Amino acid sequence: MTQKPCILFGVPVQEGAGRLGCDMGPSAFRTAGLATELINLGYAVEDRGNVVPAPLRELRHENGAIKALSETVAWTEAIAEAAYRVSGEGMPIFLGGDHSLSAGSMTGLARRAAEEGREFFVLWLDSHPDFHTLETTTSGNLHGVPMAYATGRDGFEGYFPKIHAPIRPENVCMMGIRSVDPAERKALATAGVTIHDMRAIDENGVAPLLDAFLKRVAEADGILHVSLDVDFLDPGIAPGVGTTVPGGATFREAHLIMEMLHDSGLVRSLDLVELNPFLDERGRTALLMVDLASSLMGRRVLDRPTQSYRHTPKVTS
Ligand code: EXY
Ligand code: MN
Ligand code: MN
Ligand code: MN
Repeated sequence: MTQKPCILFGVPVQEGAGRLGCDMGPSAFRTAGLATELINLGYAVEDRGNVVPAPLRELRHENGAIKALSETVAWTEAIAEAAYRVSGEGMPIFLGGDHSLSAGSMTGLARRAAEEGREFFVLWLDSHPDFHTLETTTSGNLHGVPMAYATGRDGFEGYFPKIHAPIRPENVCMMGIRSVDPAERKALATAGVTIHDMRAIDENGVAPLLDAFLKRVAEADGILHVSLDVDFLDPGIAPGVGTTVPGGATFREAHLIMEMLHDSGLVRSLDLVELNPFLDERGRTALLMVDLASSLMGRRVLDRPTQSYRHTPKVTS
């Protein structure tokens, strides 16, 4: 069976974050060689360029904390349309851009899955649940709301696009969580989302936690979307993000998750989000995210190239 192509969408949205810089994320992923990595793994790659936000409607919300609501909604409309249309053509990879982009990617993909009669699941790799509504956010940064919006929580009507197929909270598994606001904690207590915080990962390791979720997706013959936020990773290995939280996933914990996801054969789409090149160090966070995407797409642990240290002169005979 010919492998479906990987389809790249740059999403240079930064208005949802508290700091500028995520708009440079798609370029950094491209510079870090994502397409080449995927081609080397045998995939056809289509880079569809950058998503362009829908026409701006001036929106204001009574919660005075909300920032850039109009811009974020315009992005959400355009991304959801792109996600809905691309389904079935290959594996879409959304290159962020801040995590508000997932309000569009998840809802567009979930709508398509519902039309195909398939259950839609999400693996959320993040230090944050991003489960605020427009009423509960105190920062007003809309990268803190995508999961609340995509699972159909109240409070977005009249602002964000109407959701055709809310994601069932029971179909969401979060790993790496270690920074939850009081309002999110209250909502999550009854939402039905599976949450494996960093303590659970430390005590159990990632494998049994992920395996249990993947078994549920497989039993439901489901479609799995993976949303990888840079701040899931420990800031020591991934400094290029505006919302670092100490005590994140290690290099191998992250790669093991990706390798298990590949072996499951269940993943149909991917968000790579919150990369802020302005905060990165010589591109090492962008390179790590591309390295993780490569593991997700099939590069085996034994195939890791020996690091060529360019400053070491070649041995001459
Ligand atoms: N919960 C905090 C807020 O709402 O501002 C922090 C959100 C960070 C969101 C980043 C994308 O994960
Ligand atoms: Mn996030
Ligand atoms: Mn986060
Ligand atoms: Mn650990």
